[in-house]
Order: sequence, then structure tokens, then C-alpha cells
Amino acid sequence: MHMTDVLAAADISKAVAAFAAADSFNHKQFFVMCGLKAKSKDDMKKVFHILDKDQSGFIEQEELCLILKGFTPEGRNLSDKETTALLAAGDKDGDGKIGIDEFVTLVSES
Ligand SMILES: [Ca+2]
Repeated sequence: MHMTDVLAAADISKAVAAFAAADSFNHKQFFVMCGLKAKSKDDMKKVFHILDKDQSGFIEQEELCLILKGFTPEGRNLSDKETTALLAAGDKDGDGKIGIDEFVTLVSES
């Protein structure tokens, strides 16, 4: 499964380019721009599994830092500040990582 099986490559590139500047990442705008918010929950779950690189069932902080790279190799790493903010937005149960249902909620709320 590749990101481009779920999302259009052009939309991914556009969304990643929009947040190329350091500390500019806005997950709500990003999930709209890349087209993920408009997708089905099943597609959101496919994307979750791509971003969960070690297949642990969670997107941990290290994977969250690399979220843009998970969409395309052109993506940059998130800063510590951006990573912390994204984790805080998505981690509803406070376990320090994002589960699949939390991810679907995070995208759906965008
Ligand atoms: Ca993981």
C-alpha cells in the first residue's frame, strides 16, 4: 500500500509544499489539502497503517515527526514544537501516541 493508492500525488505535493516553512504545519489544513479529509474512514485507516511504519498499531512521537515524509519523500520533518502540538491534538486518551480511532477522529475533525 502506497500513499498514492489513496491520495492523488498532485494533492499530496501541493499540501506538503504549502507547509514547507519551519513551524508552519497546520494539520487541519493539511488533511483537507491532501484530500484525506474527504476520504472514507477505511481510506483514513489505510493511511494510518502507512504512517505506522513499525506496525505497532500506534503512531508514536518519532513517527509523528516524520508524518510529512510518510506522505511523500519530499516532505520535511516536523519540528519538536509541531510534533508536540500534533500529538496533543490527536491523543485523546493521553497515552502519548495516536491510535487508529484517534487518527480517524483527528482527520475527520479537520
Ligand atoms: Ca508505530
